[in-house]
Amino acid sequence: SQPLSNSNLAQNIKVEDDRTGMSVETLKRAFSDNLFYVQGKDESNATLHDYYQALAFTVRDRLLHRFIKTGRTYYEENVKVVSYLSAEFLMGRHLENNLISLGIYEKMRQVVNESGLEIEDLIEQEPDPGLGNGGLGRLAACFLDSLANLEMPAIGYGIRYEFGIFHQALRDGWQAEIPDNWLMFKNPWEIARPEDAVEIKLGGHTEAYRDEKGHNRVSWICDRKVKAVPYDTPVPGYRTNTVNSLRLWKAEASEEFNFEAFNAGNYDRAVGEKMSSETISKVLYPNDNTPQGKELRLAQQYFFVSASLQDLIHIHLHIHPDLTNFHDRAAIQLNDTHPAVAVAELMRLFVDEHDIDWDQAWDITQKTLAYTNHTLLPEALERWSVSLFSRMLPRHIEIIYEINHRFLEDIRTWFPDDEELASELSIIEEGADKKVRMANLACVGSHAINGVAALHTELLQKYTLQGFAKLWPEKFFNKTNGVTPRRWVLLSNPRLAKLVTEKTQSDSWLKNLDEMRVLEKFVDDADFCQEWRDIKRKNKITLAAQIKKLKNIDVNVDSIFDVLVKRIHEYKRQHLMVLHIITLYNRIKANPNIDIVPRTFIFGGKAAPGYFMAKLIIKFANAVGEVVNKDPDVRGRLKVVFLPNFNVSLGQKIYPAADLSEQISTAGKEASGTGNMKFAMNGALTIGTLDGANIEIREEAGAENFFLFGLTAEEVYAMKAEGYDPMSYYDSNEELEAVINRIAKGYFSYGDTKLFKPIVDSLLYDDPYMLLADYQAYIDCQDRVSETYKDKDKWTKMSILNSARMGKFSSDRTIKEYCEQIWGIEPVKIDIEQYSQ
Ligand code: GPQ
Repeated sequence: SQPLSNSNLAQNIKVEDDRTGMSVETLKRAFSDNLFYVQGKDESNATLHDYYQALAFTVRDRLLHRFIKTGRTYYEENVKVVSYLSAEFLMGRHLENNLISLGIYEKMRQVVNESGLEIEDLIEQEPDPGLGNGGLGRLAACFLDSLANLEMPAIGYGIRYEFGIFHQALRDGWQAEIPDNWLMFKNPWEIARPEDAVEIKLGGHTEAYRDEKGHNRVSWICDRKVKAVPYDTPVPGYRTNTVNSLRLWKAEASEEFNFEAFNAGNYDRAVGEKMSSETISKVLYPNDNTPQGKELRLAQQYFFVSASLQDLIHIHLHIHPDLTNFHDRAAIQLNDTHPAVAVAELMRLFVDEHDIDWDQAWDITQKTLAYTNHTLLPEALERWSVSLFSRMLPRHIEIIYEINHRFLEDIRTWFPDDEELASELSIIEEGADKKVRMANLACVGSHAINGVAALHTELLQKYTLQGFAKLWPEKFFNKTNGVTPRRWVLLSNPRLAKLVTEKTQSDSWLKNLDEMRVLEKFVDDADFCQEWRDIKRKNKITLAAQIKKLKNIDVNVDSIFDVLVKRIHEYKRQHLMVLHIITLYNRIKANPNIDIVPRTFIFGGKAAPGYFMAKLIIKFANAVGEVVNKDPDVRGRLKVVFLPNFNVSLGQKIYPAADLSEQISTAGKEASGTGNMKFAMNGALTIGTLDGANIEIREEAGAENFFLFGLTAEEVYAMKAEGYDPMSYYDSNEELEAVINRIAKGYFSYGDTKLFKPIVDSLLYDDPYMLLADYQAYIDCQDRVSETYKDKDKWTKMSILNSARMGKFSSDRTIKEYCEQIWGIEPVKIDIEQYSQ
């Protein structure tokens, strides 16, 4: 809908208005005003949560004029905008981030203190919005932060799941899943825009017809309509006027259809339809790196893609007479294949709804779309059964067949005798149960295809997408991932941030992380090194308190905090870390007086509820921990902690307290990793394989500041090709044999030899992720870690150099590359007249 007038409402808001003013006095007034008028409470009956809400609304008000002005500027200046389409956005808590972006954190602390409260306690009241599973969703959030920070015109588009990733509890060492009802209290950060709702069709059939111009056209007669209602969340840049939008769609019943049933006296049906419509945005599928072939998941994908593309087309047509220049004003990034149906939907909208001829529509579609791949695991590539797809999206399957037909014709012209190539590249996988290969659809429909770390992109071109890479080498790009230093250093490690700001005499390192390099010159400064160690120790004390609170375990803050936090997956090899724990335990049992460097092993991460082995690995880590933690022979030298419900806000507490970052995936399996970057920025040393971004982290930090072990990706492939025999490692390695035997004999399961048999059998008879092949190298490397830790000065120096050299892994660098090389997006200044602080 059109704005009422061009009277520049936002600019008429006075800066010292109660709702925009940044002085302590104004903030105080606004805080108590919001408590009273929004929460309907006063000091006599307000809960901590009420105060949180009042504070959140106070902050939100101060974002809004920038938010409105940002949107208006993009519209009026007719700039090209990038849309980041993602089924997941793991934003983390907003309040603290928004406070620091606006630069009013310290003032607000004062305001809150004057009410007798601590601002940290209010910040903790915010539910962590868990609209994602892991790295892929968190990457989307880091990208939005960097886009706003760099003043790039951008929108995030996704789904407003009513239930985000489940809350993980640990019961008797097993994962239990609890629904995440994050919208139970109102969400102060979102603004509903029901006036921008769009209709989404589903099911039915298609009919060919001839239009008044005599053109052959197709219309889609659906059997269901759902309404998509957008909710916008402001995404501010750090100390800029840019406030971009994250637009998430909620599914609601379409009134049209309800009324029909309602008028026919069929109240039940009307209500039933309302419920089934709302199901679409009800819950996030809790899978990471494994697709779920469920009908509702496809409906979710189509739902948010169609809503977002319709929205973009509406916006475009407000300014332009037609869609022929759409690609000059919109770049659309597909975050993995989850939104890949956009290829077919954009074609449908252009051809069926806007009467553009096929060839031109195809040209615009390809110029607009770009695709990021996030995995090399073949089983993780999405393939939808053609029969399911056709039932839900009858017009799209026709369009996909037409795209595929034209594409394969080209292939056969270019490579006349290569039917193998044609069947490899085909969007449709032939066979008894035909499939739509979403990665192929995304590749064919995009002008750019990228991997997320150098090795990953190389392997994509060599294996996973080799046919496409041969066909279109110019379409392939590497865009090594990054993380935002605002959340992952400033917010999570304020002590470190303060030190860096002091030493660099400015906070500009937060906008240009390469400036952290100046810390290199302090590595031989004893005072600085002491300060560095003090900060790490304080962070460890803070985490130790959290461990005590969550698990009632006492840990030694002078031990090595050895941390593995990420989704639980066999390829990530959490169980390899458990084998190391058992190895050390065996050494102690054999010789209780052995000289051993104390360690605290910290695990965190969720398993997909349907992933049996992942859930068993959680139980395994906990079971080993239970034995080790209470064995008097250990004398507290080893402690094992599995922190429940690892999420963004818990991550913010964990990364800054780590000494050792475990990045131990089988080489060639982890596309990039981003936790590895967060750890290193915060001064943890990495023990890792030559996988994903580890390789580049090691390059930047210097090989001498990285604990490398294990097979290379090429060695993994070669060994598999030769016929890998895990049993031979067991047979020839006494320490390994003793470890496996202890597990197999039921030592960690009260004598039950069945409980961990699936793990033992998998390792001995199959070992698809080659833990046994890497075992000895890992143990040797861990022994080097312990030796190094004894030399405090050396460790500190290595730690400083790791932090100092992580500039490359700021998502600002990543986003600049996307903007320049893939999207064609440039910064736009947002001019807030009268803006002051
Ligand atoms: N990733 Cl395919 C996910 O978090 N979920 C997924 O479904 C897929 C990938 C991760 C990937 O495993 C990491 O290596 C990457 O660092 C991350 O995406 C972001 O690119």
